[in-house]
Amino acid sequence: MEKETCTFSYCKRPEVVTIESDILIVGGGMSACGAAFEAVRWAQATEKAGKKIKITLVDKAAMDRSGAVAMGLSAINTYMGENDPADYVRYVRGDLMGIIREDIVYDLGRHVDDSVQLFEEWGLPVWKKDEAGHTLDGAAGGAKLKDGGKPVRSGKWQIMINGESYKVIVAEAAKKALGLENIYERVFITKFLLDEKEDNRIAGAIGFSVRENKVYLFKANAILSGCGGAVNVFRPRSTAEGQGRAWYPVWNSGSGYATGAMVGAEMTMMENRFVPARFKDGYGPVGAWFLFFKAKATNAMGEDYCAGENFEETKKLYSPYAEKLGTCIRNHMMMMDMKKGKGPILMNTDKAMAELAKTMDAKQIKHLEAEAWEDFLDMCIGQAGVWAGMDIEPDKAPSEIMPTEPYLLGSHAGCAGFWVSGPDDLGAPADWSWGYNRMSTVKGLFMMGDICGASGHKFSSGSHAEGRIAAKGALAFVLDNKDFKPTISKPADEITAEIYLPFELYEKYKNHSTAPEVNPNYIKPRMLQARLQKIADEYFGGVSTWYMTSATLLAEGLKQLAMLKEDAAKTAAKDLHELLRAWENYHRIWALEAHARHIQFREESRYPGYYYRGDFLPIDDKNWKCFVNSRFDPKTGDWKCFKKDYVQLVD
Ligand code: SFD
Ligand code: AMP
Repeated sequence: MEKETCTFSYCKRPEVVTIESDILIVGGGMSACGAAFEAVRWAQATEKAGKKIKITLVDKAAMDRSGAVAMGLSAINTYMGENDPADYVRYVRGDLMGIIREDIVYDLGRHVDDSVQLFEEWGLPVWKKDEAGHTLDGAAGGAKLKDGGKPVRSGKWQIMINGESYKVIVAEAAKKALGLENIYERVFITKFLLDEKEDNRIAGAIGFSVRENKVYLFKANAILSGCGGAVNVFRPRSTAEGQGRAWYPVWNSGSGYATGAMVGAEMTMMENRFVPARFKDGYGPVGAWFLFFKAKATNAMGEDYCAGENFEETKKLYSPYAEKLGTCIRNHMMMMDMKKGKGPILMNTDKAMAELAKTMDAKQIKHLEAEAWEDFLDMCIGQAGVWAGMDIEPDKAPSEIMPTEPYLLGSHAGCAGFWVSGPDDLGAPADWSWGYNRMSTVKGLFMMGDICGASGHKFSSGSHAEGRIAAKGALAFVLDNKDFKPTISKPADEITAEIYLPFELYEKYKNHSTAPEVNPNYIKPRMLQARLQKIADEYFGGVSTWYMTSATLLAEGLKQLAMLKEDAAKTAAKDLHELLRAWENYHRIWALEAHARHIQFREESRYPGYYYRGDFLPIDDKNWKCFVNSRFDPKTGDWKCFKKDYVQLVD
């Protein structure tokens, strides 16, 4: 079939709006809000010294409720408090099977608490311990964290909050700092633009409004990218009437990975993924139940699946990492029992509540029950819906848990992302720090949150803190490069034609068949997504193969993915909503390709319980205790994977 182009013969030409800024923040989630807050602080300081810095933010959705914290959260998972950041590095390293950028993780650990204390200042209720060590709800007060207030810890690193409005609170501070006139909501960035005069230098970004017939061209000296991870790349467990439900947020469609990869930013650990154990069908998180309510998860026989024979077998392949009982290893042993038919796996919420109630009076028990519901009403309302719909009272009956479909992310218990410059004061190898903290290998392009690689377990608070660290780096970069003028000479028509092609195709061909959904000349986003998810699931280790893949499966899957990428140029969109879906899919394809290429390169199973290479089942430290990095070359179209030495910085 001939290559299609958009000449605006069938669809309406959009208005092109050009915005020039010193710093462009892409995304409106936790890291972007942190970046906005911090960048403005430093910009105000430089303004006093006579240099005005213009900062603009663009989010595909509305900042108040966009990104992973949209629904709210019931815990902040990274708060150091009395802990040492070096110990945090040990914890993250243990959970992520030995390979992390310890400079970046330490850097985050030493800064994160300031963000949490700001959240409390801005109005987020943080649970406290009273003098006698009893738990006080966030709303009940207690001394502020910054004044020595003791948070209620669910685990060593996690603290409890009343977090339904968490994102609104954090967004409000960012919006207030930036000024509403500098914020563009409901504008989807499709790609970054490189400078035409200077090699490997960022110059801007382009995207379209998902509400109006407008395309936005943002020119910038530096870009801070915080578009989150990638959801709905793999076929989800929730299909048919459940389609659309996912654990991670639907906003995160791989844009961060795709936009950075396309301009040649080096990626790291893209083979990693996150497969969270979650309450079945509702995707409710389990951490609070494990850590705060002290619930035990067992197989259907009431046995601990992380002990006995399962543990001994696991150690044979994955020692010394198995002993850390990290997130993927726990999944691995859960699946050992599931495969033996010992499921369903149960979270024994009823037994945990009964145990806790032993030392409580009637009023305290009622409060405990309310907390159990609130855990989900705050963070994953759908789970509370499933409980209500299935007649499950968590204090009376256990609930099923199981591993979900894979997600790509680098801020939770995963570390897929970009290779960035780190701090220069922590003894890291010189080539890990090329000047500006969190800058990628593309000059002027900074990465934060989910897409900053090899440094997981930042969570909401750490992503905010990382946005602030990156913003400080970007500001220094802009001041050092103040004479830079972005050169983007491509005619606006050419760029907008590429973005609007799906409209043109739909209007041109829609009458060639009686049902516009089925047409020989184009494919609709929904169908393309089904094909993408099928390839990911069946060839790259999704739920249908128990996360198993191999060299031969990867080779076949990559072949099919290349064809899908070609077909993506034939996507048709009937309205702006479908245009958004079309571009989201395109970004997912890029994210998935990076993921598959990295899994193909790393010939071992570094993350059992997340994915397996059936042809290389054990961990092979001798050959693979290293980072796997890759780079797509925008000039030649080649994508190369290579090893990068791992260096341990913390004992
Ligand atoms: O329970 C474009 N997370 C948890 N963190 C915690 O601290 N505690 C918890 O309790 C956590 N849990 C949890 C968490 C997330 C979810 C969904 C649930 C439960 C149900 C993780 C954190 O939320 C996460 O680590 C951070 O939010 C990551 O921050 P960041 O900035 O990397 O991503 P984001 O916040 O999702 O924001 C992404 C933004 O990008 C926008 N965007 N904008 C323009 N153009 C494009 N092309 C774009 N593509 C995306 C989005 O709109 C959004 O604004 S628990 O499981 O452990
Ligand atoms: P989750 O709700 O599963 O996303 O987890 C929230 C937090 O609790 C994260 O910091 C997890 O690493 C941690 N966590 C969850 N389950 C366990 C567990 N069984 N043991 C230790 N930590 C856990």
